[in-house]
Amino acid sequence: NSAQIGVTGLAVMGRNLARNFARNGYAVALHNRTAARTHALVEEFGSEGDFIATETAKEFVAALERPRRLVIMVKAGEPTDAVIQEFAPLLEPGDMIIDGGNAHFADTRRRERELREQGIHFVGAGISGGEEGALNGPSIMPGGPVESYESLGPMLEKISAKAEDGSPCVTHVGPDGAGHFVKMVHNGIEYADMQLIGEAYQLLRDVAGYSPAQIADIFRTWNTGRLDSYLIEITAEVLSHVDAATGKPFVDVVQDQAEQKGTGRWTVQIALDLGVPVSGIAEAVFARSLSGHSALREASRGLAGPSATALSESEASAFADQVEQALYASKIVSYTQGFHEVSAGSAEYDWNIDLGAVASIWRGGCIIRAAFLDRIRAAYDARADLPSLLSDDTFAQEIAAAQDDWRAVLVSAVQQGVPTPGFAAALAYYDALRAERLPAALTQGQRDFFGAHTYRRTDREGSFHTLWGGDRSEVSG
Ligand code: NBP
Repeated sequence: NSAQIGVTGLAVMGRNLARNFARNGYAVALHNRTAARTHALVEEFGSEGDFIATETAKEFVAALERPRRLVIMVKAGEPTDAVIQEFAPLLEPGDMIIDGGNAHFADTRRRERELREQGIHFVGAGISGGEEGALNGPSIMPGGPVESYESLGPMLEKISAKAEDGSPCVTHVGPDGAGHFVKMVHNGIEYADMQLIGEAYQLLRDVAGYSPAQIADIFRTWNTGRLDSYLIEITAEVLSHVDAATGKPFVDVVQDQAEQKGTGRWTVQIALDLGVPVSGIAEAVFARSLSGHSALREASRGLAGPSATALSESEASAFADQVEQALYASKIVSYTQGFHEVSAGSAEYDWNIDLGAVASIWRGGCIIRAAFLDRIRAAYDARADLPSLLSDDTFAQEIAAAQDDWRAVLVSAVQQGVPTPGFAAALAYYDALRAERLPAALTQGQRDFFGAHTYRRTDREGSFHTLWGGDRSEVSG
């Protein structure tokens, strides 16, 4: 029993995570339902470090030093429960089960509660960065009991990505499901980022008239500025790629129907439950869903509307600069909404999540990694109780500087019939927040009219009802 860590579930993620631990000097016990995967790993990569291949659950558990640290990297959902049921009876109080899969945080809360009764520490850990990240350094979002982080933390810090200042992209996010909750919102923000980038691309293509290769160059330029991020970088790669079979831009031969695995949808579902307006993330999820409705789209092709007309060369270049402003402003709004959801989840479940620390561990390793996150970290570090990212002076000033262009881009999009739900939702959110008065007053009047739901007044305490069907006098509600 000499392995410091064990990994069960050796598909792409588990296998790379196991190799990452081994390359960092840890002895790693290996296990997989189908033993062939275990042996294949040792055969191919055995020279990278100290692996202990095991075939049965008993052998696996016996190979681990105490307290045992057992990482589960299987398909999220029922397989995770099946694996827990297989291993939990073999464990002792103080041992740790770390679930690195994409679990729903409510499942993580349930599992943590059940295992706590047995004295087992259950750590739901969000892991982002895909295959490459798992091998070379992911961003890790562990929840669970804080005691477990004392011995687990240093190991995770070693295998995690490092931000530019050298700090590890891992922190104890909070109790029970906090880590998986934060991973969920990370993915929601990722959906929004991708949608906004998609809209920028579409505008540069249809309104500015640029080719995919030209747009790739524009994204490369943007990637040297404040939009510097992994997603912008890979966007340029995808846009400049040419399909070998046809010689056409790759982006023109791929079916325009986006798929999703569910974490974006969860982010929106939970936001609805918590009452948090994440309109940008919701539009991104809906945009993917709309793209997949091929019959509906086919049936709607003949509907009336303008088609975009390309700009002159000099106009196009000026327009591209405006799109950069619109993209950046919309991005600030979608992160504002995502951090609001993290803060609301933290309040609801008593997680006491440090928002600056969350921004900090997203700076490297994960899909939304970006220079921008360092500034979000700085905003929360300067003021932990910041009501919203938009209340931070720097972000507010940047939006102030961007907003004319942001509006101009949306005017062009609307006039030329280019759908920009992400940009538009972001601007509507911004304008709604800064509005002196919202039509919610009228909504309250309507609700009172048809349902006697009552309203509050601006000038007096209490709740009131107007006798709409009678003499329209006001009574206390
Ligand atoms: P998969 O999600 O494809 O899962 C395959 C693994 O689950 C195999 O090891 C398989 O064993 C095991 N498994 C299944 Br399926 N049912 C099982 C059961 N009833 N009992 C025991 N083992 C079972 O692997 P992945 O793509 O490596 O992802 C692993 C986790 O990491 C998932 O939760 C995923 O959501 C998450 N994640 C993935 C990525 C990514 O980029 N792929 C990124 C971040 C997080 P077998 O070999 O015997 O079939």
